[in-house]
Amino acid sequence: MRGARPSVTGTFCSDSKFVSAPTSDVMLFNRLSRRHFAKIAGWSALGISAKSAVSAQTDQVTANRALNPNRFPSGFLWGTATSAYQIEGAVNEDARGQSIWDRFAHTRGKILDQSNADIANDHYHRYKEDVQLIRDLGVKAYRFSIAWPRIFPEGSGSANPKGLDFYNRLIDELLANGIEPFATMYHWDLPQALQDRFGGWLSSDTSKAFGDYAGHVAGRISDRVKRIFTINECARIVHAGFSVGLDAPGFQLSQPEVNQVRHNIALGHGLAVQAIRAHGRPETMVGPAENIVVCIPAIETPANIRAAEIATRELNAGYLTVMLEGQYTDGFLAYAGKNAPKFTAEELSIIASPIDFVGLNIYVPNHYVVAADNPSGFALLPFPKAFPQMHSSWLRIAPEAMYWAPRQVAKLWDVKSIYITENGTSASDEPAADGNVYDVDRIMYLRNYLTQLQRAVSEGVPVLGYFLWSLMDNFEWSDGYEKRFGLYRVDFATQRRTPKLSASFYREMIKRNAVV
Ligand code: PNW
Repeated sequence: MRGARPSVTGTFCSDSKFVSAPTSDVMLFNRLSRRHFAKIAGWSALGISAKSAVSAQTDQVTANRALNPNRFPSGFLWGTATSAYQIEGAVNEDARGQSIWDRFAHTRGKILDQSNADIANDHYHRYKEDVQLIRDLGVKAYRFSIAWPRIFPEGSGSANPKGLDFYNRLIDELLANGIEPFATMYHWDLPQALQDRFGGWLSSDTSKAFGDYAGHVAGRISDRVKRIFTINECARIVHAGFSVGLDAPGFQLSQPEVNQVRHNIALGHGLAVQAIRAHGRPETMVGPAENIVVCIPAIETPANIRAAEIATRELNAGYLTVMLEGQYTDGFLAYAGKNAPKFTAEELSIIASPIDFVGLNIYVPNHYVVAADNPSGFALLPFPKAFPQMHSSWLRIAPEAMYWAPRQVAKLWDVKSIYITENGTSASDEPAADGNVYDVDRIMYLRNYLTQLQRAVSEGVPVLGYFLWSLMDNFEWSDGYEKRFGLYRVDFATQRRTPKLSASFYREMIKRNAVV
């Protein structure tokens, strides 16, 4: 029963106690000393030049807005995204090793419909057909992930050349069709061998192995792949994989262990950034793809806007904040107390290795925020029962998340290049009598989020591109095949792909470079 499962909403930043229950969060921040938050409050003024890049660009774009009120800038990159385990299948082919998701999906009771991704979309064999589907959308970019166990079946040691052969074929096919490949190095399919050998992300040996793997791959694809993401959604991995156990490896660890896992994953990101720079072509660009904890000002007053920025920085302390500042916030360390992760100054500087862009996966509002007269300066409001949601229980609808998240990231850390690396929704997708899927619910969701993205871009927030999740229906992790996110419907019995109405919506939007 879906309803009986732990929720995956709103608790990604860190353990559930830290961010899930609004009232206890407020109490938590009330308990922290004023000194901790004095620093936070002054931080952005210290860290960002008086006239930020965002406000400078705002001036410029305000002028353009009169000419093109509703358009995206020319050159804005439209794309779509998938991940290896969710679509490839062929899990036993060409010497691929086992991943923690193979093991997890084959464990009874872990996947809602008792399915697995042994075959999934059979993309490993049908990739040429799928590249045509991408092309038919009119997108210019495709974000896919590389399966670590195809490259290093044992996680480290000797590479399996056949693994890379597949990605070379895919990359060449994309380029031949005028589509720019964006590769993600880790989208959750850890080699099972590393789980068995070191306890996976519980050990920094896995962080090191990840760096080695990422460097190996970058050395071989960066002649053609110019933009690389390190890890997809550190926050989701930590929370769902190690705290509530809803994702592989399915653990419910103690707080010190969860904090250590989070640190090791951030370290893996930093080591991968360094290895990609060391082994890739000099022009290779790299960054994370993070499902940031999205904090929205409940009403757009200057005080709430500032409070939401503070909340964003604090509630992403173990992820984007440490990656971009090279330190854990005082609030995070005070809260973690004796459960804090063990780390060295050198590790923090590795985690904060300079990146070229920030990728943001935006689906939901995590919190509505108001300014508060407490040491933290903010309070998180509870979600009312009737708050609207899409077809997954976690997928609350707040189009303005797409405006505030990139705006805050640009402002808090002076980030100059942002990609929306995922956005999309599940929908019920029942075919009509004529066999077509008229998914006006998905179109409603996309239209509203994209309108907010256009608002951000028109104000000068430096978002350079958008990847719609997902190209086609696929294995939706612990929801199996029951939740469909694709622009193309997939009949998993026949592997037939059929465009939904939302595919036409997206094509039309791209053609006009405007929300339609
Ligand atoms: C992402 N939330 O996960 C993943 O990167 C994809 O692999 C996945 O298929 C897609 O979103 C849809 O689920 C998320 O609760 C899952 O906010 C849940 C959340 C965010 C991202």
